[in-house]
Amino acid sequence: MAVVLTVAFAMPGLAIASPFSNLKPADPQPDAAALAPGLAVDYYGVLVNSLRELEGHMKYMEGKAGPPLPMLNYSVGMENVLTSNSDDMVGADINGFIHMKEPGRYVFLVHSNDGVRVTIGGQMIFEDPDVHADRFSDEIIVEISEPGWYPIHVLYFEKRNTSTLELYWEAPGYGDMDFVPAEAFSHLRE
Ligand SMILES: [Ca+2]
Repeated sequence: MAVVLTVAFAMPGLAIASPFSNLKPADPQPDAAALAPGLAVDYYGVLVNSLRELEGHMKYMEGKAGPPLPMLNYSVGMENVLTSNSDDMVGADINGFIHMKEPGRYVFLVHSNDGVRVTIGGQMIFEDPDVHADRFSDEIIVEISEPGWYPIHVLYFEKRNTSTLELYWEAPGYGDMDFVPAEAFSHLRE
Protein backbone atom coordinates (compact mmCIF):
# COMPACT_ATOMS: atom_id res chain seq x y z
CA MET A 1 0.00 0.00 0.00
CA ALA A 2 2.82 2.38 0.90
CA VAL A 3 4.35 1.78 -2.50
CA VAL A 4 1.10 2.60 -4.27
CA LEU A 5 0.72 5.83 -2.33
CA THR A 6 4.29 6.83 -3.07
CA VAL A 7 3.72 6.34 -6.78
CA ALA A 8 0.48 8.32 -6.66
CA PHE A 9 2.11 11.22 -4.86
CA ALA A 10 5.11 11.14 -7.14
CA MET A 11 2.93 11.78 -10.19
CA PRO A 12 0.34 14.35 -9.17
CA GLY A 13 -2.38 14.95 -11.70
CA LEU A 14 -1.32 12.11 -13.97
CA ALA A 15 -4.30 10.00 -14.89
CA ILE A 16 -3.21 6.40 -15.12
CA ALA A 17 -5.41 4.56 -17.60
CA SER A 18 -4.98 0.84 -17.27
CA PRO A 19 -5.09 -0.87 -20.64
CA PHE A 20 -7.79 -3.30 -21.65
CA SER A 21 -5.99 -6.53 -22.46
CA ASN A 22 -8.67 -9.22 -22.33
CA LEU A 23 -10.34 -8.64 -25.68
CA LYS A 24 -11.25 -11.84 -27.47
CA PRO A 25 -11.02 -12.09 -31.27
CA ALA A 26 -13.91 -13.64 -33.16
CA ASP A 27 -13.58 -17.43 -32.86
CA PRO A 28 -13.69 -18.75 -35.47
CA GLN A 29 -12.59 -15.76 -37.56
CA PRO A 30 -15.35 -14.86 -40.06
CA ASP A 31 -14.92 -16.08 -43.61
CA ALA A 32 -14.14 -13.13 -45.91
CA ALA A 33 -16.93 -14.22 -48.26
CA ALA A 34 -19.44 -13.89 -45.42
CA LEU A 35 -18.53 -10.27 -44.70
CA ALA A 36 -20.05 -7.04 -46.00
CA PRO A 37 -18.57 -3.58 -45.46
CA GLY A 38 -19.56 -1.39 -42.53
CA LEU A 39 -21.44 -2.10 -39.33
CA ALA A 40 -25.00 -3.44 -39.15
CA VAL A 41 -27.53 -1.27 -37.32
CA ASP A 42 -31.01 -1.79 -35.90
CA TYR A 43 -33.01 1.31 -35.00
CA TYR A 44 -35.52 1.87 -32.23
CA GLY A 45 -37.84 4.88 -32.25
CA VAL A 46 -37.81 5.70 -28.54
CA LEU A 47 -37.54 8.71 -26.28
CA VAL A 48 -35.06 7.76 -23.58
CA ASN A 49 -32.67 9.43 -21.15
CA SER A 50 -30.20 6.58 -20.73
CA LEU A 51 -28.90 3.38 -22.27
CA ARG A 52 -30.64 1.54 -19.45
CA GLU A 53 -34.00 2.91 -20.59
CA LEU A 54 -33.16 1.99 -24.18
CA GLU A 55 -32.35 -1.56 -23.11
CA GLY A 56 -35.68 -1.70 -21.31
CA HIS A 57 -37.49 -0.93 -24.57
CA MET A 58 -35.32 -3.36 -26.51
CA LYS A 59 -36.60 -6.24 -24.41
CA TYR A 60 -40.01 -6.07 -26.04
CA MET A 61 -39.53 -4.00 -29.24
CA GLU A 62 -38.30 -5.20 -32.61
CA GLY A 63 -35.49 -3.10 -34.01
CA LYS A 64 -35.71 -1.97 -37.63
CA ALA A 65 -32.61 -2.66 -39.71
CA GLY A 66 -31.16 0.43 -41.39
CA PRO A 67 -28.46 0.92 -44.02
CA PRO A 68 -25.06 -0.21 -42.63
CA LEU A 69 -22.75 2.41 -41.15
CA PRO A 70 -19.58 2.63 -43.29
CA MET A 71 -17.68 4.26 -40.42
CA LEU A 72 -18.48 5.89 -37.08
CA ASN A 73 -17.87 9.47 -38.16
CA TYR A 74 -21.21 11.15 -37.53
CA SER A 75 -21.27 14.71 -36.21
CA VAL A 76 -24.37 15.95 -37.94
CA GLY A 77 -25.89 18.75 -35.88
CA MET A 78 -29.67 18.66 -36.31
CA GLU A 79 -29.63 16.30 -39.31
CA ASN A 80 -30.89 12.73 -39.28
CA VAL A 81 -29.19 10.43 -36.80
CA LEU A 82 -26.69 7.99 -38.39
CA THR A 83 -28.46 6.29 -41.32
CA SER A 84 -31.94 6.55 -39.76
CA ASN A 85 -34.82 8.64 -41.08
CA SER A 86 -35.18 10.55 -37.80
CA ASP A 87 -33.32 13.50 -36.34
CA ASP A 88 -34.37 12.78 -32.73
CA MET A 89 -35.57 9.92 -30.52
CA VAL A 90 -33.31 7.27 -32.04
CA GLY A 91 -31.87 4.19 -30.36
CA ALA A 92 -29.22 2.31 -32.36
CA ASP A 93 -27.98 -1.23 -31.77
CA ILE A 94 -24.79 -1.45 -33.86
CA ASN A 95 -22.97 -4.73 -34.49
CA GLY A 96 -20.16 -6.10 -36.60
CA PHE A 97 -16.42 -6.61 -36.54
CA ILE A 98 -13.42 -4.34 -36.22
CA HIS A 99 -10.14 -5.43 -37.78
CA MET A 100 -6.99 -5.00 -35.73
CA LYS A 101 -4.39 -6.09 -38.21
CA GLU A 102 -1.31 -6.00 -35.99
CA PRO A 103 -0.68 -6.95 -32.40
CA GLY A 104 0.12 -4.11 -30.04
CA ARG A 105 -1.33 -1.00 -28.49
CA TYR A 106 -4.43 0.71 -29.79
CA VAL A 107 -5.65 4.04 -28.41
CA PHE A 108 -9.33 4.79 -28.98
CA LEU A 109 -11.36 7.97 -28.51
CA VAL A 110 -15.16 8.07 -28.51
CA HIS A 111 -17.06 11.30 -29.23
CA SER A 112 -20.74 11.11 -28.37
CA ASN A 113 -24.04 12.94 -27.98
CA ASP A 114 -26.07 11.39 -26.48
CA GLY A 115 -25.43 8.09 -24.69
CA VAL A 116 -23.01 5.42 -25.88
CA ARG A 117 -21.41 2.14 -24.83
CA VAL A 118 -18.63 0.48 -26.82
CA THR A 119 -17.82 -3.22 -26.40
CA ILE A 120 -15.01 -4.86 -28.36
CA GLY A 121 -14.04 -8.51 -28.13
CA GLY A 122 -16.54 -9.00 -25.31
CA GLN A 123 -14.98 -6.27 -23.19
CA MET A 124 -16.77 -2.99 -22.49
CA ILE A 125 -14.11 -0.38 -23.16
CA PHE A 126 -16.23 2.75 -22.76
CA GLU A 127 -19.61 3.92 -21.53
CA ASP A 128 -21.12 7.41 -21.26
CA PRO A 129 -24.71 6.30 -20.78
CA ASP A 130 -26.79 9.44 -20.30
CA VAL A 131 -27.93 12.53 -22.22
CA HIS A 132 -25.07 14.91 -22.88
CA ALA A 133 -23.73 17.50 -25.29
CA ASP A 134 -20.81 16.50 -27.54
CA ARG A 135 -18.23 14.95 -25.25
CA PHE A 136 -15.00 13.03 -25.79
CA SER A 137 -13.91 10.03 -23.79
CA ASP A 138 -10.50 9.97 -22.23
CA GLU A 139 -7.95 7.94 -24.14
CA ILE A 140 -8.95 4.28 -24.07
CA ILE A 141 -5.96 1.96 -24.31
CA VAL A 142 -6.36 -1.53 -25.72
CA GLU A 143 -3.56 -4.07 -26.01
CA ILE A 144 -3.93 -7.16 -28.14
CA SER A 145 -1.56 -10.00 -28.91
CA GLU A 146 -3.68 -11.65 -31.58
CA PRO A 147 -4.46 -9.70 -34.76
CA GLY A 148 -7.73 -10.24 -36.62
CA TRP A 149 -11.43 -9.45 -36.58
CA TYR A 150 -12.91 -8.62 -33.19
CA PRO A 151 -16.65 -8.39 -32.57
CA ILE A 152 -17.76 -4.81 -31.88
CA HIS A 153 -21.04 -3.73 -30.33
CA VAL A 154 -22.01 -0.09 -29.97
CA LEU A 155 -25.23 0.79 -28.19
CA TYR A 156 -26.19 4.42 -28.76
CA PHE A 157 -29.09 6.80 -28.48
CA GLU A 158 -29.92 10.35 -29.48
CA LYS A 159 -32.66 12.09 -27.51
CA ARG A 160 -33.03 15.50 -29.13
CA ASN A 161 -31.22 18.45 -30.72
CA THR A 162 -27.77 17.67 -32.10
CA SER A 163 -26.21 14.21 -32.39
CA THR A 164 -22.68 12.85 -32.62
CA LEU A 165 -21.17 9.38 -32.78
CA GLU A 166 -17.50 9.13 -33.69
CA LEU A 167 -14.83 6.49 -33.09
CA TYR A 168 -11.17 7.36 -33.49
CA TRP A 169 -8.03 5.31 -33.04
CA GLU A 170 -4.29 5.49 -33.13
CA ALA A 171 -3.38 2.01 -34.31
CA PRO A 172 -0.29 0.02 -35.33
CA GLY A 173 0.13 0.45 -39.07
CA TYR A 174 -2.23 3.42 -39.30
CA GLY A 175 -0.36 6.50 -38.09
CA ASP A 176 -1.82 9.36 -36.07
CA MET A 177 -5.18 9.53 -34.28
CA ASP A 178 -7.93 9.49 -36.90
CA PHE A 179 -11.33 7.94 -37.56
CA VAL A 180 -11.26 4.16 -37.56
CA PRO A 181 -11.27 3.68 -41.36
CA ALA A 182 -14.02 1.95 -43.31
CA GLU A 183 -11.68 -0.93 -44.22
CA ALA A 184 -11.51 -1.86 -40.53
CA PHE A 185 -15.28 -2.47 -40.22
CA SER A 186 -17.43 -5.33 -41.45
CA HIS A 187 -20.54 -7.25 -40.59
CA LEU A 188 -21.99 -10.62 -41.52
CA ARG A 189 -23.90 -10.58 -44.78
CA GLU A 190 -27.61 -11.28 -44.38
CA1 LIG B 1 -28.51 15.23 -28.53
